[in-house]
Amino acid sequence: MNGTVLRSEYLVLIVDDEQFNRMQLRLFIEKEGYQTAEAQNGREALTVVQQLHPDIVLLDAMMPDMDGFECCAQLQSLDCSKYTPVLMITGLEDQESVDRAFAAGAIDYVTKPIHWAVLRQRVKRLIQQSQLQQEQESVNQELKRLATIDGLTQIANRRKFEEYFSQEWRRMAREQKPLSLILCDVDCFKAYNDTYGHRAGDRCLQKVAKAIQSAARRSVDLVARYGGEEFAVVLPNTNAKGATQVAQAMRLAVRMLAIPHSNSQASFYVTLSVGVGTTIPVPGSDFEEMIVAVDRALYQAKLTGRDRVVINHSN
Ligand code: GH3
Ligand code: MG
Repeated sequence: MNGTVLRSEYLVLIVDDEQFNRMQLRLFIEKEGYQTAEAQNGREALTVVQQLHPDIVLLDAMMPDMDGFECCAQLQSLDCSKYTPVLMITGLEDQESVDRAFAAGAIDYVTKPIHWAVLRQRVKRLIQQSQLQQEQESVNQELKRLATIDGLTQIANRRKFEEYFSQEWRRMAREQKPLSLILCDVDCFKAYNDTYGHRAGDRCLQKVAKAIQSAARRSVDLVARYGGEEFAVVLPNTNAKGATQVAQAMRLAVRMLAIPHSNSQASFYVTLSVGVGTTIPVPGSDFEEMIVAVDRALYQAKLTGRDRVVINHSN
């Protein structure tokens, strides 16, 4: 916690049905350098939390309309206040109330009459903790994102592809809807590297990835780098006709980049060979077979001259 500097603009929401209590709290909290907002009961507090996103909520336990326990429980279910610490202020010192406060999701409590020095430390500490927790969470999310992204092309990597394909395989099996898979491979890419150099090869792959990505238009479509110069595309809820259109659009998008390739056997430009397949997955079946089948179609595209789309009809 050392080194965490408290911003001066932290917002403290004070919730109490007694105007005098609110005023007393507000004067103290503002003197400590925080900004404040107020609510008179639990219901109002929920609204203010969603509008202003306070950094901490000081919540009176006993209030008419919606009491602190109920309000606290509801705050936990709001996405926007997941990390907002709730400090219960309660005149009730009995065991049951303390238990209820924690059960409802309060992170700590202080009792009335308020011990101001204690309140000051708790507010400071709870804000620091929640800031750290949020930072940690965003670091975790970034790490998770990085683990699924291909460094060179910035699209999904093979790991993400396998995770997503397996998930959509099961979903389409449940819903008995068609799932399509496209495998694309850059033609004569070894010759491209040999002719223009590995760095130019890398830049070429980046452009090709972008072009393929631009042809996958639905939010549920996933384009991934499957291997060196091979890309895999998952198209949930897409029939064979749709998938073939997408596959052709990908092939064309790469061709339209018009990246010169003087040593290609297929064209004067960088081109793609594409295999495509569609199936309604059988519940409980394995997706490996489909990858093999579509890979076979891709191989056919290579054999029959490259720069083309071949459809697998085995399904
Ligand atoms: P085909 O048309 O039959 O697919 O021939 P190809 O030359 O594309 O296929 P091959 O598998 O023989 O060669 C693939 C080449 O792709 C070899 C490899 O060095 C290159 N490659 C794979 N990953 C990368 C990469 O990240 N950057 C660069 N620059 N080249 C890569
Ligand atoms: Mg290739």
